[in-house]
Amino acid sequence: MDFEKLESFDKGVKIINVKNFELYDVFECGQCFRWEKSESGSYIGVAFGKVIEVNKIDNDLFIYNTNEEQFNNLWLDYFDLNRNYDEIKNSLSSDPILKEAIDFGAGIRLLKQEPFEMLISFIISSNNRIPMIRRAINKISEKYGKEIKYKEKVYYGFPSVTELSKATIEELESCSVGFRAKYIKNTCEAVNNEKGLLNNIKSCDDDNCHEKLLDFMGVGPKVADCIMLFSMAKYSAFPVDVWVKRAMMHFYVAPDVSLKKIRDFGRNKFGSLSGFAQQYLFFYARENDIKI
Ligand code: 8HG
Repeated sequence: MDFEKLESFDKGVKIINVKNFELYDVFECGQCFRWEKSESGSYIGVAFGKVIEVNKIDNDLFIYNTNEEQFNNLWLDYFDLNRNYDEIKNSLSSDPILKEAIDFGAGIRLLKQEPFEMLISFIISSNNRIPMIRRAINKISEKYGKEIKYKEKVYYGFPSVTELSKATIEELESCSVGFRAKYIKNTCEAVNNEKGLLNNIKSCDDDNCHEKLLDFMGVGPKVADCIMLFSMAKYSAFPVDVWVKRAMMHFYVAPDVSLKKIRDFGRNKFGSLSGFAQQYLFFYARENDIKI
């Protein structure tokens, strides 16, 4: 567990002496698209149809617009606060190269997000840039998700599969998803047609989970790895995008190796902690704009 104790107050909960949690690292490391920094320096985000605000003051984490019961049922797991990240970091730091990336992103934690939202979000991510991905997801949520008010502002939950299935390909195109509109439509149909499909995929072992995600239209190995890592707690996933490729070529492997070879190399090297290693590397490479 990465905190000492929990206290409630009128507006939310206070998590005392939190470890391995920095707002910037958690929310800007590439794993999520629906968290925005507010003027006060806190982050406001939408998840599970709710809006919460998170701030860190000294060593304490404040979560606003929630209560103790909801924290225990939802946010404790979402923020992965039951995991001891010192163990992960110590184990991965035996590799001096990785230690540099871990020290840089020391406050990263992997969020446990919703499978359907990650499936659609990472279909949108293929051949796309993060600001554009965020824009498309926001448009989809505004159009098909439920309204949520917080502090006089309106936010929108990510739509359920039932809600998103109402969208036509043309309507999806108007949400800036481009050629991915037909993939989203087809994927919504697949999820809608088989009750419990995403739960069943989540309950598979890592390799089968990866295989089954590849059946969705618009999901290749990299996108499948992101979905399973960010919403299914499959930590042997090693998504190789351009930044992870650059980091791996910079640090470990010869140039011009295929994405598949880099993925295999990473998974062999980092084993059941591959997904964590990947996140430290992705954040390090992107923030430092590393070249090969
Ligand atoms: O956290 C991420 N890891 C990896 N490997 N790739 C990611 C993450 N987040 C994210 O958006 N991507 C993809 O990287 C989406 C997009 O294709 C590209 C942007 O640099």
